[in-house]
Amino acid sequence: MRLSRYFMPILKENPKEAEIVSHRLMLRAGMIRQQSQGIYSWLPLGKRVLDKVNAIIRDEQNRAGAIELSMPTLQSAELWQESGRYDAYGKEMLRIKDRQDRPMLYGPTNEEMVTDIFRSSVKSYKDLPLNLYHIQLKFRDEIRPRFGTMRSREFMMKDAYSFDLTREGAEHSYNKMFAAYLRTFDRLGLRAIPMRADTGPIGGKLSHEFIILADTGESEVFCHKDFVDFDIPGAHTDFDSVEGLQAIFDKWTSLYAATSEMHDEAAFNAVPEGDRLSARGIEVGHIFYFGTKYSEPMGAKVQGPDGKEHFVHMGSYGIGPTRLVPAIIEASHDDNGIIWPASVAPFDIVVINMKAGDQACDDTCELIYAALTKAGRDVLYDDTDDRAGTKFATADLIGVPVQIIAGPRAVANGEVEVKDRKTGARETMTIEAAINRFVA
Ligand code: 5CA
Repeated sequence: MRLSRYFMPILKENPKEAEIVSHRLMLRAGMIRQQSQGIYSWLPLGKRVLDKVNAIIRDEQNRAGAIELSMPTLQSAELWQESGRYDAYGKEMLRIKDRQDRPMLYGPTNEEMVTDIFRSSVKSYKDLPLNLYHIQLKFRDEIRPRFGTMRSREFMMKDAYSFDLTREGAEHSYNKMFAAYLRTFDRLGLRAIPMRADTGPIGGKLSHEFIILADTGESEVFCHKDFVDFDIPGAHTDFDSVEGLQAIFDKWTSLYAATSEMHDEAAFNAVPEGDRLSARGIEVGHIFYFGTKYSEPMGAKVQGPDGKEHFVHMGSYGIGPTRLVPAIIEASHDDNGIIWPASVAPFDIVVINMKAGDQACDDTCELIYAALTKAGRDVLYDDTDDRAGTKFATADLIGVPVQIIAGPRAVANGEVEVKDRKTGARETMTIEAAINRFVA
């Protein structure tokens, strides 16, 4: 991508409305734009990051055996009347009428709709277990939307829904998502700690929130500090192994960890003082087992091996991609801007032409840009005629992991400079060496 042809509206000044660093940096880097309170456009740079986050989420959902579909944002109120949540959900639900005066709503979550899809076609235990997910916009008319896309009214959610014949089966489904979440957040460069949580309007008894520790987090959390160093399940984890996944769940729930709603002061005080971590956190995922809470009122049942009909046991599993992007920034930035983990960086490399219009600089940059793009790398080429200082500031602000800098003096020697955004380390090398380093 040539920056001269790209759309990346950088802000020079710090936006006054932004209270936390991620919101400030997302606005300054031209990643998002507020359209009305708590409702955002994702501009091209932000969209690239969001897509990469979603690709990792999708990959890990698929690995765990979940199957992707796509459900609409607008839902009929009738479904919610069946489950009894239409009235219970309260003012957070955006209620709409269509031209025939039929009550509709902008979905805040999808338990009812997915249960309807399930009951219309699954009739036998032989089709279970089943886990269906989508990555879709939601709307919740939050009282206090704030911190940019961290807590917005319209936001994206990956929501998965599992169906099992028995409680034991449902617990295995829960454990699959539990392990998939540990892997997902790790690949996003985050350390998320599962904590016992309140179930709120989704309901059920068993629930964990996945929390990232951050000073700007909205939740107050309490946990054992050893969680920070626990091993993440590997890529070859067998998601069909009931014992294997139970062992992962048991390990990750063996020490104290709870959000303030579930906090048990006495249990926390039993943790040796030096091991206690009391901090603030950002909830990036939340999983629930709620048994037959929706399947019973909505009549979602299958025939079991005993020939009888059974209401299915369900769970739901949410991750917030549009919250994850600012959460990653909260965890990884410095005074100059964002420092993206390579897995979600909007571009892998930025090529900085320090003197656009200078033949040798232009030729060198074109050569590098073409070679790396051909090798499948996402390259941003800063070919604008801005001052070098402005270009460096922009490159640091948008947080691309590698900068390849071509200035007239180095280029005259057949060399460029390679800068690591995270460490700030700079290395001068031949143009060929720079290309070779990043084509592999
Ligand atoms: N149906 C269940 C799970 S699929 C559910 O709705 N769970 S939830 O309410 O906990 O939301 C799941 C995730 O969505 C949260 O962990 C959070 O990451 C994200 N999320 C929730 N509300 C917002 C919001 N207002 N802004 C941004 N992200 C949000």
